[in-house]
Amino acid sequence: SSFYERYHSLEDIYDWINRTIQDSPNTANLILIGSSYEKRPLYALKLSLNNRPNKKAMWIDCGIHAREWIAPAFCLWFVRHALLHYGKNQDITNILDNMDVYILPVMNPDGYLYTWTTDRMWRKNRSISNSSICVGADLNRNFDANWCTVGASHDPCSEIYCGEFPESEPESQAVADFLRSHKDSVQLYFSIHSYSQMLLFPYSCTLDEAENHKDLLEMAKEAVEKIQRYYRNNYKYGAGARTIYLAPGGSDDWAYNLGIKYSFTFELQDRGQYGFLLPPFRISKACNEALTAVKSIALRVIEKT
Ligand code: 0X9
Ligand code: ZN
Repeated sequence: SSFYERYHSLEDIYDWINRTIQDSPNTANLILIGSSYEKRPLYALKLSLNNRPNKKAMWIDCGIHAREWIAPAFCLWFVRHALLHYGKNQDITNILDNMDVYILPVMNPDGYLYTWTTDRMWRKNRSISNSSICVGADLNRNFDANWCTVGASHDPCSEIYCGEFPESEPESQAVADFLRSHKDSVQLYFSIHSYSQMLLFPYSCTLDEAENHKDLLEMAKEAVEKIQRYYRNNYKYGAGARTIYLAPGGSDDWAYNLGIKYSFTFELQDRGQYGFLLPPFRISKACNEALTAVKSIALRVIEKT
């Protein structure tokens, strides 16, 4: 199997990032957006193919939850596809001609490392609380979107602990800071998770409908239909709160409220047979499904704007 059809340690991913920017110096740039609680660098890649003025952008983060290994694998898969097929595949060419792409392959490096060394089922980051012996906050409950209301917990021992205050965690703060300073260009936001095969959009922090709900629903529907047509696999789609559960403090809702009106959380394979332990032989199909959907939505956003 190829490099991209295996899971990789944090160290290997850092090496891969280095190699990628060295091999494609005109296309892939390294951006340090911050550092983790344990002081590891949070590196994002910027894929930029030409210097058109006022170019729009899309953001993809992977691995906000440590145990969801298919997510970082997808970020690497996406970068490989973009670098290899630009100028050959019409869709990715069209996307990169019209948008810069920012990719954060591992948003939670401390947690990811911990799943490789100590506890494969770890979800949160690894921040130490001053009120409890329990470690870690759920980074996807730590954003400032109805923070820590129903669907999150103030208990540091909970898997959905929201942290001390919104953006208390350096990983969520780094992403929020980056998006705040790039909100004029970033039009499309993706956060990649697993598992359950769902394409979700705002809101998850309230049962209220997003202002452009119809648009988001239509884009998600089309993306999911393409997955069904090309890969014979089913994904659910809809507003998070009504499709999966009410969960405040997520990055997607926060990005949406910031003004990024096309904001999605993508839950990749599978539906629970292997769950978080998706075997390597499934990586290729899982990533191609997600790639199909991401490209479909990006092309729609380009048309609309
Ligand atoms: O609960 C989550 O954070 C996500 N599901 S997961 O099983 N990967 O943990 C869903 C996130 C949906 N979006 C928001 N809750 N904002
Ligand atoms: Zn997740």
